Amino acid sequence: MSIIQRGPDEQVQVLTDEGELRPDADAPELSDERLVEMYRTMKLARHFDERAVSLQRQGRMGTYPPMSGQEGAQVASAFALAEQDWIFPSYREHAAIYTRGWSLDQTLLYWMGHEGGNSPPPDTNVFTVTVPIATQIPHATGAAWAAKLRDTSEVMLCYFGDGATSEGDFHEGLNFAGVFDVPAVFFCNNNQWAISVPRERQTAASTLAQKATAYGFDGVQVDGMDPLAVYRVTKAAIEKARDPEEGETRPTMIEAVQYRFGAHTTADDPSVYRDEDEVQRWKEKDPIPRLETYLRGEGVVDDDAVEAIEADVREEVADAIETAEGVQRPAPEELFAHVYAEMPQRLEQQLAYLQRLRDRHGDDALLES
Ligand SMILES: Cc1ncc(C[n+]2csc(CCOP(=O)(O)OP(=O)(O)O)c2C)c(N)n1
Repeated sequence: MSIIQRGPDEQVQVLTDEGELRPDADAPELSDERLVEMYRTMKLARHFDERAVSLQRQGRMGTYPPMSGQEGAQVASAFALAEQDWIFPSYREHAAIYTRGWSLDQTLLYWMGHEGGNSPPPDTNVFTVTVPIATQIPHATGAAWAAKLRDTSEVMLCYFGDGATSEGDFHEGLNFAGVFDVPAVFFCNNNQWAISVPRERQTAASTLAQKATAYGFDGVQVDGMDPLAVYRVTKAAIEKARDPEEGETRPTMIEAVQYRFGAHTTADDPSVYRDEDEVQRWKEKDPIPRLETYLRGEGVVDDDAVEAIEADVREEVADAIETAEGVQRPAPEELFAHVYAEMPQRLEQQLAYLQRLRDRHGDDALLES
């Protein structure tokens, strides 16, 4: 299947902004059951996000990067993967990693400061969550190159933001991917902002997708708040990476155009750099009501089904919070435990200083300072 591109600056869409099937679009190739699963996962992601922000505000979690508005791009792209494929997430991909088997309580543990929260569960084919911007891109290219050399049928799906496209790692990762023609899909969650830097300050290029052309492979721009379009485009890119037809290149860069409804992280205040009007405009494209409208129109869900999903999702998130909060908080010294195999002198000194502070003042004073 080849990638559907309407033109260099035109986004692929399956649903209208209101959630109707576009007259020029084919119906989704997913079963009703799978569509409901996708919808449920997106609802779960939204509820999880609201609860996680609230936990942080109550002092029950360290920090948290919200994903509301981005659930469609995350869930639908991860739904397009086959069992053996891998994802390389950034710090915001809570819903994508959940879709691949990473539990919600483990995600909470990560943001609560437990190192164990950052160990990918076995057999989930998820690379570690990456906070340094764009470093996962050359990792994904390397893993894809290894898959090609070993002749496995694995495809690597690598997520990153619009800001990451200005990093050297982005260039190096995509350049190598093109030269070695590796089975990788580079999925850019263009949520319009890199903390306070707007998309138009990131690059003078009219789309981010077009950057793929310079690396010698396909780039496609998709409405990232249309889960059915994201699914279709990602699926096509994955199939092409796995089994290209004559003359096709394996890698693809997907630019999923979307919006972050919330703050960059709970440490950020977006009201100082963007207008509420802008947020409201993008909320009209909210992927969740959009998919729900489509599913209701097709008779796949009704009021009862939606209510049952909402109750179920509330319970799953509440259980995850209880599980995560049931795990003993890590000692502050653990901050130092997993950085180097052998601790350098500089860190030894810092650790000794921390221990002196704890002995002298106790943990409560430490938290207040
Ligand atoms: C190498 C590096 N430089 C700077 C930072 C600080 N930083 C954290 S998030 C961020 C913005 C990233 O924006 P984008 O790539 O668009 O992703 P988003 O947060 O919007 O998902 C920056 C600069 C970092 N984590 N890593």
